[in-house]
Amino acid sequence: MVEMRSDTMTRPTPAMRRAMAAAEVGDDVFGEDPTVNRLEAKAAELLGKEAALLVASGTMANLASLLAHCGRGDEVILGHLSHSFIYEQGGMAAVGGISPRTVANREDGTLAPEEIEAAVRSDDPHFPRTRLVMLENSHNRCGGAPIDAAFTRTAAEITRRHSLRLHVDGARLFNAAAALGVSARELAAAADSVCFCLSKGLAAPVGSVVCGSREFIGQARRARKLLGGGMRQAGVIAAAGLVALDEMVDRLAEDHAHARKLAEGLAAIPGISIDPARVRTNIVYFAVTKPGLTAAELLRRLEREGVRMLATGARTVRAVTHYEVNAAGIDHALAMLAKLMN
Ligand code: TLP
Repeated sequence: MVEMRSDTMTRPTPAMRRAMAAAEVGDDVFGEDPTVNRLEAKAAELLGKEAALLVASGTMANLASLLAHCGRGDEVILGHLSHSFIYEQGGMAAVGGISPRTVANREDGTLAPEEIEAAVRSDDPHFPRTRLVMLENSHNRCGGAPIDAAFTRTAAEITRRHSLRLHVDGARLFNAAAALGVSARELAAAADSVCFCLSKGLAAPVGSVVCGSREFIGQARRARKLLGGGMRQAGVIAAAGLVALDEMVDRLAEDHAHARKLAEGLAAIPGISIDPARVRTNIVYFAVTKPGLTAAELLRRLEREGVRMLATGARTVRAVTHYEVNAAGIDHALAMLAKLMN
């Protein structure tokens, strides 16, 4: 099966399994798991922040970060297509009493600086207090677009001017870094906090890491416990995360080349619409334009041919490449789609 519904589907590598089996562990709620401590120190160092915190998922990483930055009644400015706004159950409001204030994402995943600025509330008892601006890098719903460091600095200038904080949902920050040819550290530099996922393109089975100042991570650690995310011998998870950081970062460009190859092939198939130039990382979105054919029906037929993708709308499909998808898999997917669209 060529599994392209998500890079979250990646299974742990043999090296991860070995590291997990051999991991030295302790009680992480007591701060005594040496492997978790090693992963957190390594992540903080990689991202250029003072401290880091291992959490269960990207959703928990964002929520713990929001709870650490904001209090009840505070407001967060974020893109209308951001994962945190659309796909996290409104957790910031449901759990934290934090209201989202959306600004339109541009096609490249960024927000117009003047719109961020205009969304910042003035000091007036009628208004919630703006506390945070949140970016997403790479931007999932904006075609996996990588956001460059210059834009993050622009956003940071605005947050500094208004005494706000800046958080980056970097679930796929290492993909963005590979696509832009810069370090993840450079992309994170202007942000107060950043999180990234170990269990997407980096192929670990579980886990995300939040990075920021020592004080912020202290708050995020409290929030993680509140959310029921204090894990005990989490070293078995962290061990796979360490392998992910050591062995899986440098190969991400391969996934991007496969995504580009897929996009270029799709562009040549009648009944499919895609702009391959927008495919910069490992995420490929395309539209089904053949009259009468829905994305769901196309994908049902495609699955019978050994290829899985995700319907993201009545007529839109997402495919995500990762280390378990090779060039032959891309060729097979293209051949089957060409056959089905014929
Ligand atoms: N995204 C998943 C699905 O939820 C859509 C995927 O398959 O892409 N931030 C971003 C930008 C994400 O794409 C995701 C997951 C998360 C946060 C949440 O991560 P998890 O699934 O670990 O909670």
